[in-house]
Amino acid sequence: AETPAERLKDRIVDGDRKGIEDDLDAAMQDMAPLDIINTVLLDGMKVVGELFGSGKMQLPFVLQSAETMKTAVAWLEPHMERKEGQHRGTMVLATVKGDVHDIGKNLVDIILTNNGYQVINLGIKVPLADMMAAAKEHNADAIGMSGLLVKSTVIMRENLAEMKRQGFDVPVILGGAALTRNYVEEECALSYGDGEPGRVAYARDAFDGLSLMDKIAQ
Ligand code: B1M
Repeated sequence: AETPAERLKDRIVDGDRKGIEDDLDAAMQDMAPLDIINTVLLDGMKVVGELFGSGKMQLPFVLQSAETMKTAVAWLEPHMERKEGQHRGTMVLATVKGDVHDIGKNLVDIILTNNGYQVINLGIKVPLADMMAAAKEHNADAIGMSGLLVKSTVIMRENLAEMKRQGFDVPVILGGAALTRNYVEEECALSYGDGEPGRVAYARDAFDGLSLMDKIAQ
């Protein structure tokens, strides 16, 4: 018989969310909610990405998988461990202009929020001006930009150049599947803060984003 974890992975791949709560509850018997997301559910999304990338899966089915992922995360979230305590800092978080992918961004939101940060989540396809306005309004410690398309990596670099041009030097954390550490540190950092270390940082995953916030806001 299949384990709940195996069933959950299949559900993500198949976009099958009807009754998924039962499998999630069963999986939580021996796994922490975050581990379910990071291993089981993200494994499923990886398969979806491969199938889609190789033309074996059509977009509407990818959307069903994404919706299943969101349903699962929403069910798990109230069960996650929350660090109570003082307000540790604020991040303005957004998926960049032209990009609709938001599962990773929303994971960053959950993980930061559960660790005592205030997150101003501006959503998807967010123009730079909106991020800068929100950062000013909320006196943010950092701006987090997410984007999964190769096109988005160019937008991020342009955003940083524009921030520099306007003399706006809030630290920036960049994340998303199309980025590489090298691109962020070599191409993006130079367009912001004169390549000053730490002003622009690459986050490989949501936990990396948290540890960067811990450094910035300490
Ligand atoms: Co799209 N898509 N998609 N898609 N999609 C990708 C990204 C793609 C790689 C698939 C592929 O071809 N294999 C490809 C991009 C190719 C490229 O640019 N080189 C692609 C494409 C082409 C497209 C469309 C253009 C397809 C079309 O219309 N023809 C279109 C784009 C629309 C647009 O944006 N304008 C499109 C649409 C969609 C859906 C709407 C169907 C859906 C998104 C639904 C949603 O998000 N609400 C979707 C999905 C689901 C994917 C894949 C399959 C999965 C993405 C995902 O959610 N992964 C994806 C394949 C892939 O990524 N390999 C793909 C799970 C998520 C948790 O990972 O967001 O990477 P990720 O987050 C990670 C880290 O990157 C990091 O932390 C997370 C892990 O902890 N992270 C951060 C992310 N942001 C961070 C920010 C931080 C810190 C860490 O601090 C600020």
